[in-house]
Amino acid sequence: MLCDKYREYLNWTVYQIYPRSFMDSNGDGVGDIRGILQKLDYLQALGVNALWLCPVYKSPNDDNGYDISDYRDIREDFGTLQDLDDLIAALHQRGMKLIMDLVPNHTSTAHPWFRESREDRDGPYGDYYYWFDEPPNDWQSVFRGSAWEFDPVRGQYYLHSFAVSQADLNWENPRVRREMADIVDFWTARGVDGFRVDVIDMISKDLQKTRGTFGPRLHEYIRGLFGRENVSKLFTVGESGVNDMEELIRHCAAERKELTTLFLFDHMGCGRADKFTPKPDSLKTLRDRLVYWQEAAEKHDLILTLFTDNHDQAPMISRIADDGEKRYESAAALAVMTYLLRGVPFIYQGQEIGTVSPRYDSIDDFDDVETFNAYREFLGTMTPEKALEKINFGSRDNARRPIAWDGSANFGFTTGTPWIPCHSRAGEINAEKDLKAEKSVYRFYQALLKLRASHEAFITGITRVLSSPEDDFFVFTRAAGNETWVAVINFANEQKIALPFECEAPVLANLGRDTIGGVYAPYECAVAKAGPMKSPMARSQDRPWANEDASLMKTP
Ligand code: TEU
Repeated sequence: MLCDKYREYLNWTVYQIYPRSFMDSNGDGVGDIRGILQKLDYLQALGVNALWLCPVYKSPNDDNGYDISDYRDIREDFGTLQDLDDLIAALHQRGMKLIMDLVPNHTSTAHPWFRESREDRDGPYGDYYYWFDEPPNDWQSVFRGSAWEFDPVRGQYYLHSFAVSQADLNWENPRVRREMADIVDFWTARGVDGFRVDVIDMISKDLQKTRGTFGPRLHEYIRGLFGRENVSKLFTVGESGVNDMEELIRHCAAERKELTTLFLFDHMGCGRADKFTPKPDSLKTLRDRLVYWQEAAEKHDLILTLFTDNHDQAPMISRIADDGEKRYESAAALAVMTYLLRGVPFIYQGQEIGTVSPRYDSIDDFDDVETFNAYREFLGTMTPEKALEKINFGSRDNARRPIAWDGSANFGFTTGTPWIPCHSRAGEINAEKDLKAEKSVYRFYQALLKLRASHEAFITGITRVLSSPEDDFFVFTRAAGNETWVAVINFANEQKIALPFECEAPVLANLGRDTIGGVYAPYECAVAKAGPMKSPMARSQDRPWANEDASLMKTP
């Protein structure tokens, strides 16, 4: 049985904001909190009821805010603490929630803790980080190069799992754990409703192992942060490399008092061999990964996050669907196959207008520490043209271009000079244009979220998958009480898709079709209510995939 607390979170639909690139209110070229306030009507009309803000804390900005120098204050170009309080109040007034980003694994080397630590190894901050005379292992930074850096001031090496200026905190030190719990309490007292927790799998490490994740005290540390009574109402979602069911249960089962849910990244490999190397793929791969986790989570009464995009990934639409001629169809198909499953939808800014990966002719058009490190490395073995091609494919900046609001100068994002060049296709893909278009991704999202919110079947209902792995389409049902809904998404060229039961006319369809069965165009999708059922739908994991019902659906 799904516990009440988790049941409530299934009503949340989260919109992820990358504040630097969302909306600039004061013309300095950087998106800010007051810019977010200006867009609350747009967001609420879309149908989301929670926002996740990527870090807005004080930071030198080497990793766009994931290098924090003060966890209790706001970086000037984002605004002030007062602005954040205003945002919390405005959201709460609208019945919306705020999720902040918490970065517990590392601080900026500009953080006072690090400065004290490097200057006085015997002082109170001496053990806040991992310091060694010689690197105890050969770990590599996620952003490339050694994860150990020699600090001439202290005369020792410190660990940085990410950029050189992001020093890993030593969680073995109880004072570090206390500091982070105090930070959680500080924001909870200010009214935030939850946290997205950066690389939660890294906070406990075994320095003898090959990788710095899932250390022996991980669960103890997570419980120490979020298992406390005063923060028990928070929604907490951890960013984690969890890839097996047992581990997911250990993190998220309600009685564990750890996290509400996790971002699983199993499906992030879709359409690429590695971050910077494309691989031919289709929506089938995404479907199979989503289905696997959907069925597993349902079996254990856990709730999942439903997402395809975030600020670290090139848009999924450009990797495994059609970001050209069939961009609208693809965006809608991706939304139906992701957000009508059971879990908490996370929509990344720009997805709702069908934003795709941009392209640039020069490395100077990028502004990301990982991108620059990778580019330098590529130049060692390939031509600048080839290196730029890889960057254009995989750079995190693919997801970080200013939101294109309209067709005016800088696409309505800023009256100044944007901190990073605007999206190369912003003239074609912007909110104003999308909202006016006959084929509007925004309006499709709006209709989808409205449908989802209006029927219990989409919230808590059981999921049953009717298509087989070899099918070039995805058919699933969601059922609760007497109500069963069916969603059909076609991945291939034109093909006929038949259903084993009667349905009403579709209430959501990207190409306006009026029957659920029949010939589907590429990326066409539809959602309809099933007619009266002889017996209630079983959970799909109770049946093998290639079951007798599914075979009924084979294209004649
Ligand atoms: O990312 C952690 C992470 O391991 C990856 O998502 C990684 O950044 C990405 O694959 C590199 O291409 C989190 C944040 O989401 C990311 O923005 C930060 O840079 C990183 O932590 C460090 O805080």
